[in-house]
Amino acid sequence: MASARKTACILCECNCGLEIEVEGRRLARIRGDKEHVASGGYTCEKALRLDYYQSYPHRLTRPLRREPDGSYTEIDWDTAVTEIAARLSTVRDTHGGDKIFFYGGGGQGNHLGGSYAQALQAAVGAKYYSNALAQEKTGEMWVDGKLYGGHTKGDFEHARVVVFVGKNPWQSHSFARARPVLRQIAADPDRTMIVIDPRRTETAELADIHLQVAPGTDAYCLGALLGVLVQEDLLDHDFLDAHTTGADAVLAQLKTVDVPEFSRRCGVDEELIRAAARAIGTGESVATYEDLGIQQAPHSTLSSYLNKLLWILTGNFGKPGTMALHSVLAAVAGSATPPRAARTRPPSLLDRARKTLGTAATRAVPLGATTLSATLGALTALPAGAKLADTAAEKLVTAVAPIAGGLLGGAGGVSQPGGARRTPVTGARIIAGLVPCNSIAEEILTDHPDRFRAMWIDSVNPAHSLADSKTFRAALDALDLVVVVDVAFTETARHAHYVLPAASQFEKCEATFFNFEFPHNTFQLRAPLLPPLTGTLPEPEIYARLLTALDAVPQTTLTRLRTAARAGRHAFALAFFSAVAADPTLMRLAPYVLYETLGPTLPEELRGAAVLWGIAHLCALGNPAGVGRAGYRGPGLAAGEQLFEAILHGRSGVTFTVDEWSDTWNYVRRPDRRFTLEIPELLAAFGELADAPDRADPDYPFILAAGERRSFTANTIFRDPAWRRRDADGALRVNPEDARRLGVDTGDRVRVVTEAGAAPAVVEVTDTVRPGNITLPNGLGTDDDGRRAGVAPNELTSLRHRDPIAGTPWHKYVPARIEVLA
Ligand SMILES: Nc1nc2c(c(=O)[nH]1)N[C@H]1C(S)=C(S)[C@@H](COP(=O)(O)OP(=O)(O)OC[C@H]3O[C@@H](n4cnc5c(=O)[nH]c(N)nc54)[C@H](O)[C@@H]3O)O[C@H]1N2
Ligand SMILES: Nc1nc2c(c(=O)[nH]1)N[C@H]1C(S)=C(S)[C@@H](COP(=O)(O)OP(=O)(O)OC[C@H]3O[C@@H](n4cnc5c(=O)[nH]c(N)nc54)[C@H](O)[C@@H]3O)O[C@H]1N2
Ligand code: SF4
Ligand SMILES: [Mo]
Repeated sequence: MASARKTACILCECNCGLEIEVEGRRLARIRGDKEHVASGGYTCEKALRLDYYQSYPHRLTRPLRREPDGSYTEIDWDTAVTEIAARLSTVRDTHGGDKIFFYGGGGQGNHLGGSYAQALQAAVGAKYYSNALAQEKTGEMWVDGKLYGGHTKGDFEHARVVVFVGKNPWQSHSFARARPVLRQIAADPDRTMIVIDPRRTETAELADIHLQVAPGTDAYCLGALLGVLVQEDLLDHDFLDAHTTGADAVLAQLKTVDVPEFSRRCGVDEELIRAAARAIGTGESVATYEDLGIQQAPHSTLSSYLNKLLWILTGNFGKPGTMALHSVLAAVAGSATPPRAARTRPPSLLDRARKTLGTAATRAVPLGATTLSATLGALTALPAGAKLADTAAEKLVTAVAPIAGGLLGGAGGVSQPGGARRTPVTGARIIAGLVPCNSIAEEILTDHPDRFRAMWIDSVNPAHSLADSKTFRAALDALDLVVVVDVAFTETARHAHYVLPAASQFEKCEATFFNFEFPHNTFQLRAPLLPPLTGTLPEPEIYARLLTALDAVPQTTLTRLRTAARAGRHAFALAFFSAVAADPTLMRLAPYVLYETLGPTLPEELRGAAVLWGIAHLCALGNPAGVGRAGYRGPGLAAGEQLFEAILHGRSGVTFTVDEWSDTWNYVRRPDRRFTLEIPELLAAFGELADAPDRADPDYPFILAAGERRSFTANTIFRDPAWRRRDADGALRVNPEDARRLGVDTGDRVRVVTEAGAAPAVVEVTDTVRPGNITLPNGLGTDDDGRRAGVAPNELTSLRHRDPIAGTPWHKYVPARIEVLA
């Protein structure tokens, strides 16, 4: 493959490395990249179909403007940019910038653009933001914030016992080389796989113990497991004494769990639960993965807490085969941990610079060559290892984090982490800077003066992916301004005032910040495989044009920084940090500033990577030990520069941190590095489980899991249904007992009815689902130029069913009935 170029798959968070041979504009031959730092050549079957994304015949190629009669007119980019800038300014000046709501910022493969969108948020004064994480992960994030402040990942490759809770990694992956790893565990008699899932999934088929819970009853199942651990004393007391606070209250409550009754409530044999608990309690190492099966079902936040107690109470943290907190290159969401109370603040680089150079020097650095090299010398001689924690750096992190408010602050500069901050109309908890997805429509469909008036939507399809599509469409239609940035004319785009056509993920440089590995953490900057389709633009350029039209940064500042950039990277660094010290508001605009000033000095096809310069420096300054072990060392800014260069040129990705297992304790965001086990709000909720009534609803006797991951689902990234080699209609899975009772068979058409809507579906009879449980895949039912295959799951979901703490929807637990069609 002489002409093969390296890139990555964009279909799930693993982003497996690929080598692709391009013919014309087609992705002709696709195979795994053996040199890739994370995937080492692995791919699943889906990556081989990526040309259905790249060569989709209905790509957008011109900006569109909706006319008063509802039709769309193609307009040129200058007109689009001018009009949108004017209309954003009008909303800001009339109602306030905080009424402009931002949603999205990247899907499974494209987070770089999202970092530039943050600069636009800053320029218009937006304060509210969200993305898909706020309909799955915010409950878990809230728990993580309370327990230790950080994100955990399991070492499944080495764990003796693995536990998958509402997670089907055979199909959904989420860790590197998932299938070979699962096969190895299954083949090894000394290793145990436990799966908690109502369906006998492909993963459950490989499991040693399958706890086939009734849907929505995981809190009972996990409670029973914990009850056994405590009552049979299978705990790691040394770990609890040395590393946690508040264990007593938790253990006291778990001691009282009625294990037989909880087993009955979740529909699992008590002895099987005891066997699973003993495997977890006595296993040499245990790693767990929780996902949508609990995160989008009743008691979701509580279940996340109980899942984490499984490995904490048994001391499965900080050694090979267990759980770890890890480094990040940049955060995919704001932190759920209070940043200040939790951290001491060593003198920052800027503090040191100020001291060494004198305040005047950092305020306005003279750009004369000799002064520059002198000040630079002083700056680079600063001792390495200062933890960058001053205001300017925090704001830089905020600005560059691709999705939410960044590592340390909330989006929009309103920094109230951990759910203390609330939405303006309904007062819903904002966790990790993200407005709960189920609240968005409610924050719009009201006459409350603080309602959102405009929405900016990038790289997402919320009219399809958020609960209750009908209500969400009404919300979009109630707004003064909706702008959608996408490659296709999506369900959401059909409700926009302007639609901006983006270059595809193989037509620009791109990256994701799904960098969750430990002890080696990796990042890949992908170079484009081909130039942008005529008429489209990469997101960094789209945002830059808008920010220029909005006069976001004085041209004199940009000119000065461009001059510095031409003088070299170190001159630029000094000029940039000095400019920021003089005007801290520049920090949130940093991605734009870097694109406009450093960008032109980068290889043209990598200009969009300019923001990574700031990110690389922050990563190196914030974590000098880990980054140093990865090979990026030196005084002052040297390590960050090396890391940035490695990222720019490392086509198969780079390892940006190398940790020892004991280093994982450094990522615990507590002054004493201890876990805080007692979460009173959740212990109270746990206490109420015993008395909660069993569900019975004659109108809706089935529980529908709306949105299962299958071999040929990939959110809504593909719009051409032909990409699916099997299961074209996305069958409704029904247990044989139920099918017999209803008189239906595989291939029959039925109507699925819920309180929110109804949809026709094609039946697949299978004993992999429990009686009373039915399932539909995610991502189907999108419009392909007038054709539609399968059920759009959120025509069936409602806003009402959601987690009381995080507001996350219960997509996996939709009461439903089946009507047989004649
Ligand atoms: N093929 C494919 N892979 C993907 C994606 C895709 O679209 N297609 N999407 C990616 C994304 S965005 C995500 S978030 C991940 C999600 O990855 P997963 O969470 O693994 O995906 P799901 O299949 O939605 O749900 C997981 C399991 O939850 C089970 N479940 C349903 N109800 C319950 C319940 O009440 N309790 C329990 N314990 N389990 C229940 C389902 O049977 C299913 O096996 O996948 C990623 N990977
Ligand atoms: N009922 C139900 N609903 C669900 C789920 C479920 O299981 N059940 N799963 C939920 C989960 S976990 C998730 S993560 C969400 C996913 O749903 P969304 O967050 O809406 O994301 P995607 O479906 O991946 O949409 C990606 C969009 O990006 C566009 N796109 C592709 N490439 C580019 C590009 O380079 N630039 C731009 N600007 N756009 C691009 C695609 O055309 C598509 O419109 O769905 C959620 N919704
Ligand atoms: S879909 Fe996920 S697991 Fe499959 S090749 Fe793509 S990134 Fe890898
Ligand atoms: Mo997701």
